[in-house]
Amino acid sequence: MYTGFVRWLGVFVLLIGLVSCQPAAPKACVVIRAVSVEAGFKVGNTDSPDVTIQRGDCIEFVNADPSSSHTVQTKPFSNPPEEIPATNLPYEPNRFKKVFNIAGEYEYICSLSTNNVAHARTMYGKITVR
Ligand SMILES: [Cu+2]
Repeated sequence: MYTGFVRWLGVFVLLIGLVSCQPAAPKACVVIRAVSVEAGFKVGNTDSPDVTIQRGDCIEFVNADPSSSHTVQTKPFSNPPEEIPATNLPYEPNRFKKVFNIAGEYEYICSLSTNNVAHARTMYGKITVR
């Protein structure tokens, strides 16, 4: 009788433990790296600056270029469903996350100029949200 209760209690505690160990895990963000002025932005480990995601997904912009600061924002006059706010991406701290809740196309750029070179000539891409 007593051992039965203890065994039942053990199972109960185990179940509570399992349930409480299940966080409402947010999906990992898709990472877009600012590689360099020359190479531009790259999605994850791909060679492309363009990506398609689902509504509610997030993008994490990361400066992976120790030689320069970069920024990210929506391309001016590109009429996105929602703006990506102009954000500085110094090398450290170097990341900015944004959740995209509105479907549509978001063209993004780095708006910096260094040595009279507008980064946006090479640093641009497109996020499509479905
Ligand atoms: Cu840049």
